Amino acid sequence: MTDTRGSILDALAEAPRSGEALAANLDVSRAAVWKHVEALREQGFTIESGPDGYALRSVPEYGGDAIQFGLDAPFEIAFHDSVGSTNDVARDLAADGAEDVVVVAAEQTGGRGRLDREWASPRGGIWQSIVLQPDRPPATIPQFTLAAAVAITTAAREAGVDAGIKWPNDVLVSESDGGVGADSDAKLSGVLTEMEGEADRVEWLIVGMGINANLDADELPEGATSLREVLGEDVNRRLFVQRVLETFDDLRADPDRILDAWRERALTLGREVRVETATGDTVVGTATDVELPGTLLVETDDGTKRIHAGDCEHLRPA
Ligand code: BT5
Repeated sequence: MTDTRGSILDALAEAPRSGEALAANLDVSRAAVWKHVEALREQGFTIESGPDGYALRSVPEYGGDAIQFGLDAPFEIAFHDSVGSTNDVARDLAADGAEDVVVVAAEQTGGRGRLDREWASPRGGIWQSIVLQPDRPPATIPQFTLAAAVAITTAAREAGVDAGIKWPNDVLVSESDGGVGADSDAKLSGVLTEMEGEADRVEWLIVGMGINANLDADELPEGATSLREVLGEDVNRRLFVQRVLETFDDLRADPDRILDAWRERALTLGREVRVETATGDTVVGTATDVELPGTLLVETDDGTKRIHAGDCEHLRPA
């Protein structure tokens, strides 16, 4: 959103204002104010013109200016109706030097999971990628994935969904709360982190989040669930995204808090797990803890294994 549009919304959120007063305060012409008001109306903002001037009556459920309006975190929202993958759009922005921009799309036609798996991304979900330029070595990056899972889980819980995290980055809902089968929890959300950098410095980092918000089960792959499926009604995606971004922003600079918050929300700790590691091994045992930057500790017959990356399966308790 342009700064002027944001300033107009901020002013109207306080009280109705005349076009003249807005123009004077923002140092633009009245015609410019009118154009911005029209653009906001096109996006679904209800702005009435009355005797007191323009009055803001309602904010749309979703959209770029809608998410930006009232967002209490220093991110700029870049909203698209339809893209292949928000991670790819974010990559292009990152390569051009963008920072703290969040690419959000109403739908993705080529959404990706890890290892180039497909990610179903129909309209109604939340598909977004945060562009970051953290001044850190690459080895610390997994903590941003943990922070993303914490942020999504926090927002889901605040919305009334009893979500938890499966290492490293899946947000699940237990079967008693809308999930599927007896031994598997249903997947509500996944995180795809991608980066570019050298040994000692990250050039850019993209944290992609896919959150099944207002979707029906038949729009999703088997084993997936959505906020709508669990709650029986739609969530306000604007407020949900704002909470995710605000929590992520709050955590990102504080690795110790990320770890504590992750542990508090983890479903994996204490569970029997089978992990296919990124290096091709299979580790079976009890997951006992997570260490920075995101290493899973698994107690096995051969002692403690430290796993830096891989796919984790929760096994049924024996
Ligand atoms: C993930 O991969 O969980 C990361 C997903 C990240 C998606 C976001 S959306 C915004 C941004 N732009 C992108 O293009 N991607 C990111 P992984 O752990 O590999 O899980 C992938 C597997 O989850 C698939 O093989 C399916 O089995 C399943 N799956 C696909 N779509 C799903 C959905 N919408 N909900 C739940 N599970 C899904």
